[in-house]
Amino acid sequence: MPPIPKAELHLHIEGTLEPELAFALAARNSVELPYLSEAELRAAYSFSDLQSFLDLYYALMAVLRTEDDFADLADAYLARARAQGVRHAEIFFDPQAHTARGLEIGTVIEGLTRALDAAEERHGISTRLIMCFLRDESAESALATFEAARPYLDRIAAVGLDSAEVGNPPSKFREVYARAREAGLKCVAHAGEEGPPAYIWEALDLLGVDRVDHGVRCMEDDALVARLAAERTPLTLCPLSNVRLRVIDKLADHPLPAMLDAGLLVTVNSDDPAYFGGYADDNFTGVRDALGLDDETLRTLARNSFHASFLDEETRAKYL
Ligand code: ES4
Ligand code: ZN
Repeated sequence: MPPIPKAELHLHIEGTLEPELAFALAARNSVELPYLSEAELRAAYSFSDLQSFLDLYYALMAVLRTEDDFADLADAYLARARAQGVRHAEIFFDPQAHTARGLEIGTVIEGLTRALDAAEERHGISTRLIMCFLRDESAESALATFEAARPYLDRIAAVGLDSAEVGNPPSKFREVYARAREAGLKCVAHAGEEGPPAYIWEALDLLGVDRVDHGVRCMEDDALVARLAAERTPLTLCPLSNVRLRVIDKLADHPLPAMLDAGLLVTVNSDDPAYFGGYADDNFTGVRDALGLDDETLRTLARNSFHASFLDEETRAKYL
């Protein structure tokens, strides 16, 4: 059976950097990696929490230097995504992780959009770009990043918030989210991955997010679950990520079935697939097998992914 058609709504493009491409780009750009081989690098993909993953994720970005690098990275992801049934992808990128290394934000955006603009024809995938702010950087840095991106806002659908969650609550980024909304962008934020339910409340009430990324920890707060269900706020779950970053012990423990039962609009996504052991359909089959989900439930999850997307009504309707 071919993989079920789906939308990918939680995907960090830098998290699609496979060891093979990392070594190829390192050679192309004369960047030295502190690993001797792809196998040795892959062996480092064992994480104890979010921060232990982020350390490697940021270190490997050193190989990304040119517009071509970003275009090649995105094109490689899109080819893999299509093979896993993805028809629409809303893709995060972390501009501050690149400008901090001396790259121009335009290099990043021009490279990514070159691959994304060709994706419909090359891979049969429609795309959107979501610019994330690093929450462990300052509010001023986020504002400066937003202003640096202003010339490119026609290519950007939404803003997001990622990186080390605990100690960096959504409230820190009120001003930049207000500016983004004023500019007509949609808003999402990682909340309730490692952070408490209070961070999800803040993302809703202070940032006005249209979707919550992860949000698994909402299940600790009944009033919050009721609110998310009543407002049909989408949650972009990433099951394999949750296991690899030890948010849960094993896939069979994932609260996804309880979340569906609670009436939440949940979707299944891959987060950083090069690091977490699977792309979009690997996450679908993973939860199917571990949680015993039936075909009807898988169809609901796929339908939810289009429903929760930023596609226009008419295009979305083709998939629903
Ligand atoms: C991330 Cl899994 C996760 N959480 C927060 N920030 C991130 N950036 C890339 N992957
Ligand atoms: Zn994420």
